[in-house]
Amino acid sequence: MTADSTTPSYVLRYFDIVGLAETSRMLLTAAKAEWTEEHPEWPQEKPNQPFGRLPVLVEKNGAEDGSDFILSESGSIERYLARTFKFFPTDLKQAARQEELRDQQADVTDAFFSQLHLVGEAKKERRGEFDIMLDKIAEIHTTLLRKNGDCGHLFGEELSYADMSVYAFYKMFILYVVTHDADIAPVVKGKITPEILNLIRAVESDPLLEEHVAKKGSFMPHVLSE
Ligand SMILES: N[C@@H](CCC(=O)N[C@@H](CS)C(=O)NCC(=O)O)C(=O)O
Repeated sequence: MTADSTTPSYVLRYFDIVGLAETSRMLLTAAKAEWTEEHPEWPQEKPNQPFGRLPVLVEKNGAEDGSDFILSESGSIERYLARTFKFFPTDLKQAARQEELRDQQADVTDAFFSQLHLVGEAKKERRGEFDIMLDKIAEIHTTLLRKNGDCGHLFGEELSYADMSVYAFYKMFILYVVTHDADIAPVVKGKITPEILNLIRAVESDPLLEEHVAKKGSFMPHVLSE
């Protein structure tokens, strides 16, 4: 999207980590939107967020009355941006497939965090559930990629919302979740099949995301490191 006086501009509020805002960062960059990132002081800024949590997207003057359009919830923000910038198929069923994948990934992430502070048998049980979910999602990613000709895209031949969301999912585990549990990185790396690696490569080499990789660094060396 080329900026002019009618083009909306955005502020994405989140912590300076690879976490729940990574896909939105990628969408905004790939769309060539006018946007900036804000890292609010925490917890001082907590009461100023609609639901007290981040990420929050602010679309300047985007509301019907001309005030800012302010949106919480990482999934809602992603979908809003993906639809706005046409990274979603117009076909409702095809779009639903991409949403399904994203929401399943969120469940896997939640399953990881739900076992993190448990101990003993309870932890073992929940951790086992997470391991099964992680295996399953990596298998599904791999199958979809194979079905699509192993071109590095999950659906079709171009960069999609789902591609960015899957890339961000693995990146979050290997670069951020690892700060909560050092042992998780090798586990997740072990699930990255050649097909998933190809997706990571395709996403990073897409010209639309050149700026994102230049700003945030390549994820590839972290995936390939022992
Ligand atoms: N369901 C929400 C979860 C948001 C969330 O958990 N945000 C965390 C950061 S990843 C947060 O704001 N933590 C600070 C706090 O709760 O005070 C989403 O997907 O956006």
